[in-house]
Amino acid sequence: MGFSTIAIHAGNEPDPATGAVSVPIYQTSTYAQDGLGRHKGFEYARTQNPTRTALEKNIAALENARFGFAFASGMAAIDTVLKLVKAGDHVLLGDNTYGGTFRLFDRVLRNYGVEFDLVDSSDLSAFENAFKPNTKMVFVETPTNPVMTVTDLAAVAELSHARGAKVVCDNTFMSPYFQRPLDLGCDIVVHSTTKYLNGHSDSVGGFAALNDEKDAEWIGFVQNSVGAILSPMDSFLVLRGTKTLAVRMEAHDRNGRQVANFLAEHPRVEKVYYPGLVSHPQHELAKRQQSGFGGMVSFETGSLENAKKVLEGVKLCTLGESLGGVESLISHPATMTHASVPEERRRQLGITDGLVRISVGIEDAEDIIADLDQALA
Ligand code: P1T
Repeated sequence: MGFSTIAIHAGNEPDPATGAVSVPIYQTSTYAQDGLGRHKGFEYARTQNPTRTALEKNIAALENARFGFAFASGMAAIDTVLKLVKAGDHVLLGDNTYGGTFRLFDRVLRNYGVEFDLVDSSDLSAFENAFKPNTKMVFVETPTNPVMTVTDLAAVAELSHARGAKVVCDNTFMSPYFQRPLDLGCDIVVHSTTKYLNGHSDSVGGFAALNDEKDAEWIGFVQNSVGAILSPMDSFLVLRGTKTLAVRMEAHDRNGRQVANFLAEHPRVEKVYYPGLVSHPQHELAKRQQSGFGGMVSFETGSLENAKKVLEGVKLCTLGESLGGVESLISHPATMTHASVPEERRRQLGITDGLVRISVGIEDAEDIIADLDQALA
């Protein structure tokens, strides 16, 4: 079956009680049991909820995974997946990830004895040399937030598996419509469903999808034990979002390419980060690994002063954190999403004070471009 058919039908069975075509929001904390140990498969809503189960089946199918788990946020999904490692284990973390992911390793997991090193996973020889005897997991984003560096997932998976490490890929920027990390050899894929999967900037959530039964058992156990579950209302919203994922991603991609081309030609823009541009150092890899380039574009304005003028000068684009919604959002990574990354590291990665990130929405491209043009002027 094609992607859109799966998006619309996987998990979306008519409601067994009423025949409702749209999966109902089962807003309940518990379920009546028929007798001691006799129930309909639902005991308590942290453990099971039919709306969440429908979404878990849906996104698992989109990622071509056997198992899927929905969480209260992208960070909750990532934290739960990281409970596959133990004190004394070592993790290789991509050197450019969402700032919150870095912060989780740096400020939280460190306290529990999880060792980690940052590595440029787009440089395969540096990546290979970074392994330690106790490396149990590799965690990468591709393309990265916000400088859009692309990692060769098949190569990273092969190198990691040969050294006994599992590979986790944060697929938030591409969504399963443009990239399916499990098909490329990764072990676990995570998402902030807050972004493209929900797509309408009205829900915070996260997801983990995988094929390994033993790891899935543990992740399900931790999901229930810790309880950072996605609510029924949010599960409904994301389930509604994924039905239009294909058409939205096509529109984000179309607009993303146009905005990137416009910025690349603009005299006030020093550099554009977008894997769809032929000038992107990993354009060929992105073309091979992804089936589109999406709507995330970052660009260098040269200084904080210039960035501020653009960020405060836009009228249609909204200044704000987050991405992946139908509306264009513009942000300043150095002080917003990546403020928890030390300044020196930010500079090395290209997250300068002049860097602006835009999540290109699905408005008419000429309106987005006209807005950026007047703000740059
Ligand atoms: O915000 P939350 O749903 O917890 O997701 C965290 C997260 C995980 N992975 C990636 C790639 C992300 O971009 C995010 C969140 N990012 C933003 C809020 C942002 O504006 O970049």
